[in-house]
Amino acid sequence: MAYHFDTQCVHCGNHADPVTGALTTPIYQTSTFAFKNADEGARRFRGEEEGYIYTRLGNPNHTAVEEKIAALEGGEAAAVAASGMGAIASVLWTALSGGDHVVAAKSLYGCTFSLMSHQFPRFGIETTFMDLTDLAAVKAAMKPNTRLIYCESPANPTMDIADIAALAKIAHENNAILVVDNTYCTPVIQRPIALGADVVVHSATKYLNGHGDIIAGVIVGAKEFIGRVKMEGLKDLTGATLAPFDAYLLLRGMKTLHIRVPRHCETALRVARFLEKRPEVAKVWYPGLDSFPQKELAAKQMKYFGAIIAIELKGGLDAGKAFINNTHLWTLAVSLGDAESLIQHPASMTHSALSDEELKAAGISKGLVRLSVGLEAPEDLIADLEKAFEAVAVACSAR
Ligand code: LCS
Repeated sequence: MAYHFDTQCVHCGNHADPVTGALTTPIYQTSTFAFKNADEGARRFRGEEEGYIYTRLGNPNHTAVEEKIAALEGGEAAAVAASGMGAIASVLWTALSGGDHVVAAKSLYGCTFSLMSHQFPRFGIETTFMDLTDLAAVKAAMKPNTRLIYCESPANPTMDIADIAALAKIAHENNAILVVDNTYCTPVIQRPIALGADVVVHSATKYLNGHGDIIAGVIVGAKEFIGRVKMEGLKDLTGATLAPFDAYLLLRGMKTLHIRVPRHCETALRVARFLEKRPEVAKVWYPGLDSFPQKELAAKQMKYFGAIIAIELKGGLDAGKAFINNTHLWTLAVSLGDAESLIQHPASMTHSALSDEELKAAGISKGLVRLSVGLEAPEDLIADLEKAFEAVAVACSAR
């Protein structure tokens, strides 16, 4: 029987320890695994027998996370990686070769953009960055050597929504695959594979773990592709192996995903509505607001509207800086998806690898401020923002 999503969050991947009966998966803090004899070792290396060999090739703590995230995302199989970038790089290096072409969203997490824009050309891979909301333009951009379409939805940090079902269709009509970074949503909100995507990646550093104490990544997809990612991308090309202890923490965090994410989203909607009413704010990008240009599409493919908000103050960059310098409960820090609310400035922080022209092309203005809404009381978060607005008024009138 297939259990409900909430039950899967708690139970999938968790197996009582066969030796002691320990309910919580123990930490298998080992680099290697002993073989009973030479033939057993050889069979495992040939892939003829199940069993562990060496932690870069797999570990019981990895398996536990992989079973859980594959179930939650509705994919056949999954792999874990040492970071979100480790997951993304392992997927891309497995799927692509020199001479290939990629169609990617114009707005992406800074290091993902950097990998494609600054590194790929060294290896003969070409990327077209574009507005994926223009589906006719996406169709026109597909070439015979286009291997994949890549997007985040909502995108970091502009909040652009990609129509996952429509992009999957275009990819498949052109013998390409669709890779979706589902970090902002988690499968509680959005399940890209059910919408037609081939591969889902996450920075598990964020909501999946949820407690801000590890760096990790996951990949979900068809069994055959995940097998290749493990044997090529993770084993040979990146070596981005997740530490067993970090896999243990990730499994622990994911057990409460279904409780945490809706609460993050509920508070985010309250914060977004508060921000929209403030006279100091020029614009708020949050998919749950009626003013959000792609609200209809967001509502079609997302169960909740996420907990990341982008804003621009009327005073531009100076006002934005004064604002983030004057929050107290909101920590000035990059990352997102933690229990603690975080605030940061993409142009000078997460997206600082982008040149001024690249920032402009991606739609990231210098005044954009990003908020990651945590799990504190909404009243306290709003009161802290109110105080920061007062400080902005003082700072700007003093100038
Ligand atoms: N994908 C998205 C959408 C991200 O936001 C990040 C990191 C990554 C992938 C990479 O994951 P990592 O290797 O860091 O686990 N995003 C960050 C951010 O917005 N602030 O700090 C890191």
